[in-house]
Amino acid sequence: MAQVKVGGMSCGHCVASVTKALEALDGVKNVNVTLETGIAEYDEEKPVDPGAVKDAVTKIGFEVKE
Ligand SMILES: [Cu+2]
Repeated sequence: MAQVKVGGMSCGHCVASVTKALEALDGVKNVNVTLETGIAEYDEEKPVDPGAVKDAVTKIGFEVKE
């Protein structure tokens, strides 16, 4: 289980957008995003480039907090 902290989410639509963006990435499965904490958890079916995860989140208007 990998996780990233996502900033900028304010409602269920944001959670759905982030979930969808992460699930679209090659190798990412079982995405679970929690609005209250901003934590997005996911399983890696194969190694996933953290940069790709960051790009996917950034592209839809949110940020990854390191
Ligand atoms: Cu929202």
